[in-house]
Amino acid sequence: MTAMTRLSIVFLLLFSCSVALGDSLPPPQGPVILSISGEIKRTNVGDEAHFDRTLLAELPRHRLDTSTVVTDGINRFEGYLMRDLLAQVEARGESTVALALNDYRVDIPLTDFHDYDVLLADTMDGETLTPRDKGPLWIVYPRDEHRELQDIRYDYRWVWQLERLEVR
Ligand SMILES: Nc1nc2c(c(=O)[nH]1)N[C@H]1C(S)=C(S)[C@@H](COP(=O)(O)O)O[C@H]1N2
Ligand SMILES: [Mo]
Repeated sequence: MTAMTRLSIVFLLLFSCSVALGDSLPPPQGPVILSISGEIKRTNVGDEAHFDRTLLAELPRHRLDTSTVVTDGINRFEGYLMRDLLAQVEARGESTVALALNDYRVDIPLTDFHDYDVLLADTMDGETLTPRDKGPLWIVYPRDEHRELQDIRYDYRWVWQLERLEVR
């Protein structure tokens, strides 16, 4: 092995280590629909994580059919699991404040997302959620699958028009 080859290998190793450890999220290219701040390790804009639709789409998609307290019958929601989203930014806190476009805010314990398949929904019945209609993102709990979720304490946490999470 030539000195040059050896040197290239060393650089290659250093480079792949820094990629593995550097651990920042790619920057958003399109409109940002969700920002996460606070106790997170992976960021892409200052000390926050900003997601456009493409960055969110790196997470596995999930579907949830459930009734809600604000619609009739059963709706089909699609989106991402809140626990996958929080794992993606390496959230470390106890709870998250969820803030909406209409200035609504509520504190949600992070344990909810481990105990239940809580969805960050971006579509309902196949239609993309828009800000006129509870979008662009709506936190949706699997209320039909768990009796204890059919409670006002959880109804508060179904934040529609979600735009920001502050992990604490
Ligand atoms: N963005 C946003 N999400 C929200 C609210 C709100 O005012 N704004 N109200 C919460 C409350 S108090 C409940 S009970 C449920 C249903 O609220 P609604 O009946 O006012 O639609 O949504 C929750 N999510
Ligand atoms: Mo409410």
